[in-house]
Amino acid sequence: MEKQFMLGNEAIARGAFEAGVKVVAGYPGTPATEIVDHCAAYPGVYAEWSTNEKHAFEVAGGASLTNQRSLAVMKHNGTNAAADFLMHINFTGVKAGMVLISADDPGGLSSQCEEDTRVLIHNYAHVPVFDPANIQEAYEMTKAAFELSEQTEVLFALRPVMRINHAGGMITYGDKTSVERKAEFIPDRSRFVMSAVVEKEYGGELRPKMRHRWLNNKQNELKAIMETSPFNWAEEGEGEVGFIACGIGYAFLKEAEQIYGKKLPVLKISTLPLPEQKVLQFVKQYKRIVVLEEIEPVVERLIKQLCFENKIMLDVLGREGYLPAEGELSANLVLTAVESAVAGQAFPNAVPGNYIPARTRTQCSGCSHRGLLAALQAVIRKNGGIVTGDIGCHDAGTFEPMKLQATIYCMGSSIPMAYGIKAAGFDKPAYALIGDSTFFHNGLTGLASAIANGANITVIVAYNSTTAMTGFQPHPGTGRSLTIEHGNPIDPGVVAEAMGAKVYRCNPYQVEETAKVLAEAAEQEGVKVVIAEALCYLKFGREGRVSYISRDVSINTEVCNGCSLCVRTFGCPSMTISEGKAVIDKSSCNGCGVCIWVCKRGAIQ
Ligand SMILES: Cc1ncc(C[n+]2csc(CCOP(=O)(O)OP(=O)(O)O)c2C)c(N)n1
Ligand code: SF4
Ligand code: SF4
Ligand code: SF4
Repeated sequence: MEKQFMLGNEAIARGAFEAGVKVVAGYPGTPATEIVDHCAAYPGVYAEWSTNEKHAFEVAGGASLTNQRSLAVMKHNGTNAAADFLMHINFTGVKAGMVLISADDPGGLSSQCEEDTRVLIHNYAHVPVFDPANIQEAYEMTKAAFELSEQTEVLFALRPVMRINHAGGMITYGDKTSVERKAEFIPDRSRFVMSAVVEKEYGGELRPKMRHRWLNNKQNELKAIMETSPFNWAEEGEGEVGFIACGIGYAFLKEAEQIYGKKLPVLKISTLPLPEQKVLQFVKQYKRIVVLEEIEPVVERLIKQLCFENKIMLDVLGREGYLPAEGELSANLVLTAVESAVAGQAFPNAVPGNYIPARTRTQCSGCSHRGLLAALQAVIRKNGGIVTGDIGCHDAGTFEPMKLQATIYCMGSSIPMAYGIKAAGFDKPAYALIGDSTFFHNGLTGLASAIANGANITVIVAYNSTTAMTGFQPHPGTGRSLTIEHGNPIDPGVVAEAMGAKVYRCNPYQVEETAKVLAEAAEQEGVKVVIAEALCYLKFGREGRVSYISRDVSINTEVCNGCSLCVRTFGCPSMTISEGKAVIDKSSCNGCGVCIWVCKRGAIQ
């Protein structure tokens, strides 16, 4: 056993390595991203960034059926994108141990939406879930999940939350325990061919029903495992209220307990299915229990159902009608829950949550997206139109000062939403603005749909040669994978052209030309794709590669009249107004020159 300071994602990767993971596939997304990077650094592990989470899940599935342990890594939105495969591999089961990491972001600190993927993974797909309370447990659960998955032939999931993935601490870890095994695929069509065929051996039942029954029957085996799981335990304490703390809820309860000053009776549960006997034994001692979990009342409802079935009368207080139904838990919130429940009072309406400083979303100084957004803004101001947005660094264009994109939903939705708006009769041009990684993630099929349905839209692909927002991961348009430089980028423009779109190209640092191209494209009928190609400044600038000719940009104070248009409409962080004149902060300005175009008085030179 050794000790080392690790981040949560590093600890999860360590657990996977020790368990003998062979194939790791993921798609970047906070808070899960670094797990894949850390796995890639271990010897003998194949790790990749797939084009989207469904494909990552499928790659891992293929490896498991070939008798090699595998890991699929994604954030909660990704689990939604992968739900189709989830609802098949749950029924087939797996061969070698296979684990899905689905990282949730309670509070939506770094996501478009807040959700609890335990609902999808466990309530819906009936897959067992481990919910770690700290990073040591995340490491241990990852190892255990591989063993149990292989033992039961069921996919296992680990659902860490942001405060686990990104937390750091001392981890006690060990050596790689699993042995090398032969890669072999032994066909078993009654499992691995999911199809509506008749199963003679099962009395002529259709296979989907037979596999559903297999999964349902597995639940008893899984429940028995969770009954003796080292991740669930009861603690004695004072008082007449019992606390059931799940995952990170347990960590918050321990903090709250210290402030409260008394040892509370606690049942820690970090698994789904529930250890039902343990729960019954615990709840029978109390007239009131409080369930602490992130985010939905998953455990709470299961406990209510269990109590009902066992004719146990008690108050079960949790996210359903007691604690806030939305947002992150915190030590403060949990302390309030403890105090109110013990006093027999309702949970107070206003509890100070975690303080989150107000942030303005913007791009880096010198980002190519700003030139693109400025050009698009100018075209729309002149000719009218609507912009449907997508996720990525460019989505900052939807906020002050540009307020350009009218919609942001999930990855790839910009294109179908744009032509849906047109299909509804919108009579001005519709633009779909999408990043290059997102284009390959889920944009391609939307584009095919637009072309196949004779849409009239302009798709703008912000081709900055990286997945910038999540930390510069490669994608099919970059010519490299997670581990190798293969020099074979798929050019989104070539793909779009082959699909039948009319393709235009521009460099977004050349704002005037970009605006012309956008206006011209919008005038044409059909599906037009504008490839706005310029390297991400933050990633490639460090390597000395930029897509503009750098210049020393300054304000001619004789000409500047302080109208502040450059700051109010453009928003480069290097520009401010001081003493009635525009000012450029030379220490952060990188001389991209885009702002020169913004000042119509010619004061920026
Ligand atoms: C389904 C899903 N997976 C992952 C993410 C995390 N995420 C947000 S934006 C983004 C991609 C950004 O890359 P790109 O489209 O190239 O735009 P850029 O940031 O480079 O401008 C990702 C992976 C997400 N929001 N949803
Ligand atoms: S990381 Fe790159 S794409 Fe993102 S805002 Fe900065 S320069 Fe722009
Ligand atoms: S630089 Fe131009 S746009 Fe900016 S405040 Fe001066 S005159 Fe106005
Ligand atoms: S040149 Fe202008 S737009 Fe570019 S970084 Fe400097 S201030 Fe910002």
